[in-house]
This record gives sequence, structure tokens and C-alpha cells, in this order.
Amino acid sequence: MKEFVISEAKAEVAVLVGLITQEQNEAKTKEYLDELEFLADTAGVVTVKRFTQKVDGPNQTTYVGKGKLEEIKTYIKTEEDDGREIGMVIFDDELSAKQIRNIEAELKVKILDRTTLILDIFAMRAQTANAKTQVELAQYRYMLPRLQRLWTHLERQGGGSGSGGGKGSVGLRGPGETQLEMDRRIILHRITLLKQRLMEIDRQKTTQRQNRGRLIRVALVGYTNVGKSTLMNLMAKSEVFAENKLFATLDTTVRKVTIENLPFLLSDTVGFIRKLPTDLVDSFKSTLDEVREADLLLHVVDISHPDFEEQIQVVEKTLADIGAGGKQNMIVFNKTDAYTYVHKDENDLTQRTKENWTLEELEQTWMARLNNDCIFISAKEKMNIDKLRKVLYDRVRQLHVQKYPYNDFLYDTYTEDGSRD
Ligand SMILES: Nc1nc2c(ncn2[C@@H]2O[C@H](COP(=O)(O)OP(=O)(O)OP(=O)(O)O)[C@@H](O)[C@H]2O)c(=O)[nH]1
Ligand SMILES: [Mg+2]
Repeated sequence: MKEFVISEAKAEVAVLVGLITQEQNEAKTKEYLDELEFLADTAGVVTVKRFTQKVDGPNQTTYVGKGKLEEIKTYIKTEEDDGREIGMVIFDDELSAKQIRNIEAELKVKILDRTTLILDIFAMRAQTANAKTQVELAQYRYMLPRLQRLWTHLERQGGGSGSGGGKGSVGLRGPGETQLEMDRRIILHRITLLKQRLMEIDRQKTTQRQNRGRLIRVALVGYTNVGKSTLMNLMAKSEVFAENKLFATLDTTVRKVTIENLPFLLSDTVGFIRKLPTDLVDSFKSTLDEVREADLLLHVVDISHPDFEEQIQVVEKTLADIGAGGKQNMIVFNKTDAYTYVHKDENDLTQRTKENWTLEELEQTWMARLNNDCIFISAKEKMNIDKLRKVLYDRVRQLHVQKYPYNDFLYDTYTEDGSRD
């Protein structure tokens, strides 16, 4: 967590809140909050404090319990009294309309949840018309069921007294209703419009894809920030924006790559993250079509990340959700240069944990588990890239021969002594 410094006073300042439950132990919650802090940082928000609470599950009205909420409130107040303004509180899970309303009434600062934060970053990152439309659609879809918040606010101003008369039960009459209904209608209308626009973009993209000719399509997929774009740039000599922030990429880029005599298409697309709202995934349909229609998926994993195994699971689950589950795929373990482990002394007889594994041990374990169907590289340090090219060549060639048996540009390569490769 960053120390609070005056020079950063202009940046928005946040407090994070997460729960420790039966399913989510303390270590896990810490990892989730680390990621939430990284998300906040990507959005330009400085995190100054974290609150966690041990509970059975989220409180239906206020997410955390009353006491904890009080504690957060006191903290905000004390900070403010000292001239340090806390701009927002960010919760690690999706909040309902009711929860947002209650928490906001108590804390009196901006309340965000993981999803709103992700949507915010997406909005910030969206470059093309396609990405912008997709993000806007996801935002409205998220907003719609939470509109009630506005309604109650109006109700408090005296809207629901029944002065409007007519139909509806108590609390559902008067100007409050009109306002809510109007907002709802405007948003629904906008959603329809955005969907139409996306359908149009979809049609164009489908035509584009159909015109691409008979080439095998390989898609880079993976958790956010694992190095997909870095690898794309290396393989395709392209210049996709890559940086150490989450969701640097939102749109799909497709490049033609040729290894020896074999051309194929390589695509780079948006990364996945845990607790990604399904609505958002749905909205990104046209971006994810590239993944859905790929012949081979290269699942890039950041092996230097302490939580890479869960990230693999999240990606696999998301792939299954978008209907790309059963595809041929290969895991590319990236960032081997950044892998660290805790050395364990020979005389130390306590149980070795995963933290004590050397890179070599880790490689052996995964090679065995995946039947050698994986590769360990560093895109940044360009380590093992020749091997990756070789493996990719073999895989793509095999797919190509199956799919386009009569393609004439594909001829055998011969080694120097004249024998077949
Ligand atoms: N140490 C190390 N860093 C790497 C390696 N490959 C990529 N990175 C860094 O990891 C960060 C993320 O890289 P990107 O290529 O943007 O990752 P991405 O998967 O495209 O991320 P999103 O588009 O944000 O989902 C950048 O700071 C890269 O420089 C590697 O092999 N080793
Ligand atoms: Mg990227």
C-alpha cells in the first residue's frame, strides 16, 4: 500500500473493503485486494487503507457488518479532519442497489464495487467505436437493475405520497415513479440502440473474417497483464500497446505471421480477470468472436504471479463460458525471467510448499501434468522463443494440413542435406 503523500493529494484516494469467509481465507482475500488495488491504480486511484472482515457471507444490507461500517466511517472522518480527503470506498464484490444505497447513506462518499471499477477502466481504455459501444452497453446493463437507488432517493423527497393518485401501490406513485420510469425507458432505448450498432459492427467483422482466406487462426488468450501483447509484438513484429497496467488491450488485433513457409493468423485480445461480470463478457461478443473461431488457443500464463494457478482456472472457466472451451490449446508459461522462489535449506525438514519450488521443478511438474503440451518462455527477455516458433510451426502445420489439404503454398521444407524435415 502506498504511503499517503501530499503531492498525490490531487489523485483520487480510496479505501478498499473485502471479506474473509469460509471459501475465501485471509491469504486469498489479500490477493483479491492486491488485485483490486492494482485495478484502482490502473484507474488512477491511490489506495490508502484496507478493511477486511471475517464473516459467513456478505451482509445483505451493508455488505460488511454494522460495527465494521462504523469503523470505516470513523476512519474517513478522522482522515478528513486531518485534511486528507477520502474520495471513495471500493468493495471487492458486486453490490446490490440496496447495499450501495445503505452504505452511501452511512459513509457519505462515493461507493464503487469491483465491477464498476473494471467498467471504468474499460471506458478509459476503449479506443475504437466497437470497444466504446461494447463498454457503454455493459455499463448500462450493469446500471439498469441498480436504478432503484435513484427511485428511493426521490421517494425520500416526497414523491411517493400518493399525490399522483391512480394506479400503483403506496410508494410506487407520484413523480418518483415518473422519473424512475423515464430513466429506465431512456436506458432501455439506449441499450437497444447499442445492440443494433454492435450487430452492424458484428456483420462487418464477420465479412472481414470471411475474406481472410484459408489460413489457420491462432488466438492469444489469458489473464490480464500476463504478456499477451508483448508476445504478439514479438511474433508478429506489430506494435500493440503493452504496459504494466490491467486491461491495456481491449480490442482485438489480428496479424499475419509466417514461420518458415507457413503463414497463419495470430490475434491478441482483451485479457480476463476473476469476478468478471457475465454481462460484460456478453457485451464483448464481437471482440471475443476471434477467440471463438480460432483453430488453436495459446493460453499465456504469468508464471511469476503468485496466483497463476487460479488465473489458469479463471481463464479456462471464462473460455468455457464464451463457448471456446473444447478448443485445441497450448499453455505458454511466460515471464520465466521474473520467477522467484524461496530457497529451502537441506537441513530444514519442514514441509516444502510451492513457494520453495525452483523453476525447473515447476516446469517438470507442469510438463508432466500437461503431457508436454506447454512451453516456458520470457517474451520480454526473448528466452525460448525459437522453441516456441518450432512448436507453433508443428501445431499449425498439422492443423493446416487437416483443414486445407489442397493448399498449394504449403510444401515440405528440406533440410540442408536434402532430407525431409
Ligand atoms: N518480466 C517480464 N515481464 C513481462 C514479460 N512479458 C511481458 N511483460 C510485462 O508485463 C506487462 C504486461 O504486458 P502486456 O503485454 O501488456 O500484457 P497483456 O497480457 O497484453 O495485458 P492486457 O492487455 O492488459 O490484458 C508489461 O509491463 C510487460 O512489459 C516477460 O517475459 N517478463
Ligand atoms: Mg494486451
